[in-house]
Amino acid sequence: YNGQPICSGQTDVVVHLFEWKWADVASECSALAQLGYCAVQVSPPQEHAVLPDPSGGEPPYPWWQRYQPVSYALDSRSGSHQEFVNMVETCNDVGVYIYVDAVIQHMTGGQSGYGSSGSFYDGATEDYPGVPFSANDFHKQQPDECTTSSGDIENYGDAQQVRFCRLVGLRDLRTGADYVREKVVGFLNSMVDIGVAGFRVDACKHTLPEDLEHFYTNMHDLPTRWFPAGSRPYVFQEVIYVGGDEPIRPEHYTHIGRVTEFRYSANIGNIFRGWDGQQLSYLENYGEGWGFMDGMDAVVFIDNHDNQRGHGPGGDSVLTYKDDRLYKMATAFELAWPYGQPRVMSSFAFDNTEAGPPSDGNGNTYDVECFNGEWVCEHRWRQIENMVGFHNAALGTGMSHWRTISDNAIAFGREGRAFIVINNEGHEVSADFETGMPDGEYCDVISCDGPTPPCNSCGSVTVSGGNAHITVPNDSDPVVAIHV
Ligand code: LAG
Repeated sequence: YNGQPICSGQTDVVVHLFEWKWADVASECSALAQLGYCAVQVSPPQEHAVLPDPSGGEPPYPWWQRYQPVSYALDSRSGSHQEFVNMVETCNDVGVYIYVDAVIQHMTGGQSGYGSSGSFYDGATEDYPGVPFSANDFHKQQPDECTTSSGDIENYGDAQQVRFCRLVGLRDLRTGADYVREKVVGFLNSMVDIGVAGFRVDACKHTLPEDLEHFYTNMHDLPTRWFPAGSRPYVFQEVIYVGGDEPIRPEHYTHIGRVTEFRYSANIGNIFRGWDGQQLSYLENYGEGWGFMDGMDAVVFIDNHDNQRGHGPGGDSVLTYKDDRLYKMATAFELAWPYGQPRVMSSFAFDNTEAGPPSDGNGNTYDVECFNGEWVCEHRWRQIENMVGFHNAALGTGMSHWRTISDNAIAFGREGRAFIVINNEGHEVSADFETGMPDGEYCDVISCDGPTPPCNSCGSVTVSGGNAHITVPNDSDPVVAIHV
């Protein structure tokens, strides 16, 4: 395992097109290629529960029904098997790869019904004929497995419970058993063979690293139609940890794949909001200096589909599209700063934290129409999409020319490839900077369409002798960013 994301060209930026249908992802890929995105994280593609009337009284067809697998048929709310194949092929052909959100540690909750591909299932008796899985394929309330009286995880301080009891009632697969392993590996390989290049593995804290390692090492090589012979699928693992003394840590998984760094998301909200005594100048050593995992092991993000709506930890500080000014600033930092592999969130608008994507009354997801008030498409906001170009131009360089202008105004460069100033002071900031950039005129990619002059009615920066005078107004985008 070498930790290198599978990307074509000089980029490593992932965008999560949360709940998009496969046909819409396919149409988006050529634009994503132009903008310099490496890959799309797509929603779970396997057959899932369909919940017109969730037992908790949530709205019909909640987004999280897709985190309840019914079988490994590739037939979901996002589309059919054939539409999935079309998406993977279309995107691979333009060099934008598909990373699948793989839900492999559990099946559904305790209800019964029919899944998105029409398979019957009964969570109460742990019967999933669509796979097939039956009761013997699940962890049991017995001494060597789960010993809580509810059968659920009750105490995250007890690693045995976290691995062998149920996460919020979800039927917990015996991932150490040969038959279960064979089915899970078969599922992953069905996607690798289609051309899926990577996986975001769901809920890894709840599976032993050795079981995950078995899955990863038994995956096929990527198909040579798009990838060099011998290429291995890329894996990043969701292990939620924001601090405290839980026994299971992200570091227990970094030897087999990258890991999501939730401390990055949780802390950056406090920094930009100025909560908890935080300020922008503290970003100078953001990463390992904050006690985060090694940047080569980390996947970083401002928000994800859970913590943007209060699921999982992170709390009120998490920044989302709803705080658009701060969100754009924080995302500019994320894409400018050399720590971790960056992921950009692309959301649907929500008021109710449980509500599913824009859809008709039968839970059929609508086609994406960016900026229509329902599909937010943060990844297409000018200030964010142009920072992908900044990130890629600077890829492989370190941070340089750090400058703390004042507590909440900072600047830094990327060894002559790029330079950025971020102003969260609430008033205009104007100063002379040593940028390290080659002399010339650059367009500010936050306010301009691109980096190359002429910068028509948008910001420009002139570098002379490596120095530049830059003014950052206190407006809706108090950031100036330039790159070669
Ligand atoms: C994850 N990562 O570890 C996903 O990122 C997260 O979105 C998933 O939870 C979780 N693990 C399981 O895959 C989501 C929702 C839960 C939801 C669950 C299953 O955050 O709220 O639970 O998906 O649909 C729901 C109900 C629970 C109920 C459970 C079982 O909210 O109250 O107990 O279903 O019926």
